[in-house]
Amino acid sequence: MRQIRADLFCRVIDNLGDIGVMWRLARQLNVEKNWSIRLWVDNTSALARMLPNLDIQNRVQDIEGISICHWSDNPSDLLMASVQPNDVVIAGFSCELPAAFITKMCRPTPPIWFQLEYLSAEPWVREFHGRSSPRQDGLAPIFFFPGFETGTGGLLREAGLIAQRDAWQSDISQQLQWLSAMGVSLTPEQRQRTRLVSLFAYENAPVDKLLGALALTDQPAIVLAPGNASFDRLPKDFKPPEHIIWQAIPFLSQPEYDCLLWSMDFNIVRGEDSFVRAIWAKRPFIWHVYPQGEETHKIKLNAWLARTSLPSQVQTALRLWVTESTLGHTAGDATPPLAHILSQTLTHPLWFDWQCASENLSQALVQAPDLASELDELSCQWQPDHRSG
Ligand code: TRH
Repeated sequence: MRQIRADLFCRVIDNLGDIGVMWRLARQLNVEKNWSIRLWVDNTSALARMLPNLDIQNRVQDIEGISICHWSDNPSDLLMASVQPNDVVIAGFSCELPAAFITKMCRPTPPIWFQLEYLSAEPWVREFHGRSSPRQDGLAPIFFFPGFETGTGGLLREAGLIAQRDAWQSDISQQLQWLSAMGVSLTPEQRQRTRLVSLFAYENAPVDKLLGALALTDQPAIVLAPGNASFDRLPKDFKPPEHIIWQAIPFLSQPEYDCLLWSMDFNIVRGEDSFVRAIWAKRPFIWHVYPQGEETHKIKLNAWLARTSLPSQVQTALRLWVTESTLGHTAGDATPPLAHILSQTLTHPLWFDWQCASENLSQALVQAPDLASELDELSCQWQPDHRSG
């Protein structure tokens, strides 16, 4: 079996999601599909947060089987000039490829060019997934849309992930040991009584409302905020009752971040990648969707909610979270305040319904093909000799 060689391009717009997705994809294609990968990143510092052994001074380096290349915008960059495009080219989040690289792609057998798009649960995604768009230079990029249903590109999910999660979630002592290394020491009895919450959200998150809701439930809670300077300490002026503990923890590796999500009762996630990981964690979560112009993020949130069986009060709480993050106040006088609604959803029987719906959501999606397998499959369809040659 011949190996597929690929160039993956990642332009870091902001934060960590762009490179988070591309690094995860690169690793999975390499480990599970035996692809040989060159990952071009314009901002290696973002990747260095996830890979502390990455040397950002170094233009090319091999880490965990991936050749990581610093992508310079300089049109006469010698590194870019010295390479030939591989068999498959993936433009992460449909970033614009370097003009000189595109010119080299115009060869008798051009590479397969995927435009990997943003994730959305909107129904039109299925119609556009897999379509190609012929260009004047003869190249025809294929639009690859991640998604939640058959006929889309699916979601990133490593082959052993669900088995790993199940093993982790059924082993309380392993979780307690790991949490203790994070500075959270709990006996099994304390763990039973305590609600563990992870918080990875944008700076404008209505954290005071979250804490207010937790306080209203009377259950002891520990909120763990990984690697975010804005959440190093509690919001100003908030004096939590004794049963709510706030704890900042370091930024974790991607696999450890999974362990965090799997160990919690309730997760707050954001962007695209942590959102998908929260689905796989099978626990209730709030999605602090990445804010976009023209309220696009609300359309995305609603499209996803429409695919879930989350109780309507939970859906209201999730919408309110996003509205309050954007506007900084409640949606309107007629709407009960977020802290109040959220505290109801965190209390039996709604909490139980939320837990069941989260399990079902995860379970239903596990049946669908994963994104890396779909990409591999499509690549092999277009160039079948890669499988047999
Ligand atoms: O960081 P994000 O907000 O990223 C983005 C970008 O802003 C991007 O421009 C936008 O298009 C996209 O969201 C939708 O959130 P996200 O996507 O959840 O990425 C976070 C990554 O960081 C993810 O790969 C998980 C990882 N991570 C860790 O590895 N360790 C940690 O401790 C934490 C908290 C996250």
